[in-house]
Amino acid sequence: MAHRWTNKLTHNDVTPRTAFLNRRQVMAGLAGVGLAGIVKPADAKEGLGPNTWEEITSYNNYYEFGTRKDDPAKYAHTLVTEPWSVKIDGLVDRPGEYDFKDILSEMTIEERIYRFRCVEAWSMVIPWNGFELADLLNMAGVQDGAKFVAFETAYRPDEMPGLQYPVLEWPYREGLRLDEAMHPLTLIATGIYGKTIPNQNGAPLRLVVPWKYGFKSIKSIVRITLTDTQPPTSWNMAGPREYGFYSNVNPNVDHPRWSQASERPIGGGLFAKREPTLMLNGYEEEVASLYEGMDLAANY
Ligand SMILES: Nc1nc2c(c(=O)[nH]1)N[C@H]1C(S)=C(S)[C@@H](COP(=O)(O)O)O[C@H]1N2
Ligand SMILES: [Mo]
Repeated sequence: MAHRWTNKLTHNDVTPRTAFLNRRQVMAGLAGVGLAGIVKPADAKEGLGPNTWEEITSYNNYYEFGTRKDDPAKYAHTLVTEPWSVKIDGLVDRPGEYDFKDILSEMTIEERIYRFRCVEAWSMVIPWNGFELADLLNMAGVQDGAKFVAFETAYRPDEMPGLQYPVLEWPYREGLRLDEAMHPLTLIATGIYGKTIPNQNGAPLRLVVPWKYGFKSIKSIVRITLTDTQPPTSWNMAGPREYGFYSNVNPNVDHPRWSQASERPIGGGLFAKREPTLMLNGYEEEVASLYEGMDLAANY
């Protein structure tokens, strides 16, 4: 990619402090450091403020710890995230088991304030800290024949009580087309609000693909495989008609059981107004070219 994506959703309250922390994170080679001050969510210019730390870390989907929204915050502390390594294999020049700390020492941590839209039609705005997935893939050296990237979450029955229920095909699996994976918007998040990402949000590293439904953003990654064929994905296997491989946010393509035309912003209170869902979750300008000539209703 020639250009780096620049953030439209920066604001005075978050940016200076986290920029400072990011420099320290890079120097220390750490995912996060303690944040002394309280970061106030507000975005006067955009009329769109990030959700609070409390909202982002207490209303979660992480089925390995249960299917209720408050299960991950209650139970994910049992996941041991240190030490952590990520196996990178398949069509790469330098396959191997990469230690998470070694990965971090090679990456530049930045802040990205992204919209986040779950397929269930709720949404948040989240100030992530992380690095571009492309930088990690380039570190491993993507080979010519690679066309897709497959991801796997840790499978640890002793640490993940939800794995005893066959809700999905475990381990949780996701995938992207290589060009989607290499897009500068595609992030590996290691922090939120300048702090180490909490377990319930996918520690120590999780994918964030802001123009796709939230389930594509796989948590607690242990394996990344470059392949020449479209990989099987857990939600697609569970409901192929309901959850497509692409799962791009699209207000014009409804879920078979509910409308995707609008969404419920988390934090607006019980009677909060629904908001219209934006094409590609508001990132049309950046990513629409990836899908030129494709029928987005057929390729849902
Ligand atoms: N391993 C794993 N990753 C996952 C999930 C999950 O259950 N397991 N849930 C997905 C769904 S449906 C959503 S909406 C987001 C939620 O991310 P958040 O809890 O950080 O907001 O994580 C995604 N990644
Ligand atoms: Mo979701």
